[in-house]
Amino acid sequence: MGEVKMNKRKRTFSGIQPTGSLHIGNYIGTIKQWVEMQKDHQCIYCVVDLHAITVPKKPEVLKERIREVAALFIACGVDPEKSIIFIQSHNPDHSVLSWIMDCTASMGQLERMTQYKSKSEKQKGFVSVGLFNYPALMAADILLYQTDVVPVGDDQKQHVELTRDLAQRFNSRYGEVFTEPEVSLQKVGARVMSLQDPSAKMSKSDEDPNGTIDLLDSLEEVKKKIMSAVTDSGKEIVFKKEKLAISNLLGIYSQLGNISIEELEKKYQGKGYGEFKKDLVEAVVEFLKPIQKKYYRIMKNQEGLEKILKQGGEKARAISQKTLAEVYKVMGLG
Ligand code: AQP
Repeated sequence: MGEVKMNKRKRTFSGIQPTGSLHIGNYIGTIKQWVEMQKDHQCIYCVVDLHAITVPKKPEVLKERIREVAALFIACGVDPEKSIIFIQSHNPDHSVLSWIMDCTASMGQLERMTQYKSKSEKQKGFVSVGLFNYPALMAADILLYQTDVVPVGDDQKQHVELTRDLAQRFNSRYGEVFTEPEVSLQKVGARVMSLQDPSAKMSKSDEDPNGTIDLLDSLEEVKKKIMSAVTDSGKEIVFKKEKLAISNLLGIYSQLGNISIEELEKKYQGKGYGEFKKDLVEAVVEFLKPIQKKYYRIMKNQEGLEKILKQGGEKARAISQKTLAEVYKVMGLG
């Protein structure tokens, strides 16, 4: 194994792209797990800006989004004293190992990735090689840190499974260098769905703004979006497959209000969608208020934020360099 971990805590790595405003799906599927894992894991969380350029971005917008996303990590409860928070492009080791992963993955493996298929279909005329290689870069991100657990939303599960396959292939070719990571998914909310189309994932790039609730939405916007969310036929407020829309809203309520699905079903037995939605608005607003307050405070102190990100990058690199040195050695590079 490339690096001997100094303590027995499991190591967590995960990242989010600065491709748009973070929404409650990103929080429930991913950041909520990150915050909880800080109790007993060694945590490394990353703003994956290199992933964000698989589709061209305006430079000034990208730079701003990176800071926005990092500030939101902290506002949601990721503690820079406990966790490493950094920007992917601050650590060049990601790009180096990514090339090595490109040479470890087969074309067939990458062609099977469902995210590539759906995202490339949406690109008009130009599909970058980067969009195709995205999972190889993600594998590099994870393997560089000898990660044990990767907390992500359900849509990223296939990429973590590919990462395991690549680690296995590399280890069987060159010797045991990489830890094989496990995926960690939420039991409820691993895939939060659009409020307007409960068969589609809530997504930063959704063209219908009413489908997503952003962490920085005004409280009036939250109200408007929830009250106009689509519902299912019938009146029952229960969590089941046939009731996609209500199950999605129940999942959001449960995760943001910290109340179990069973309790919610009991609470709303015999009650209508109107009352349920009104209470959901309140739960979401109460959840967002302190996050937004903290976020604006962090964004006022840009110097402090830059310091956290710079130090995070240095700590991250101190770990990844050990892995990369081992990779070079076993491969005969240099
Ligand atoms: N709807 C969701 N429900 C639960 N988890 C979700 N995640 C994303 N959408 C949901 C999880 O959030 C993390 C951040 O993902 P990302 O920024 O790397 O990109 P993504 O998965 O492609 O997320 P988006 O929001 O849909 O962005 P765009 O529109 O840019 O593609 C991941 O852990 C993801 O699983």
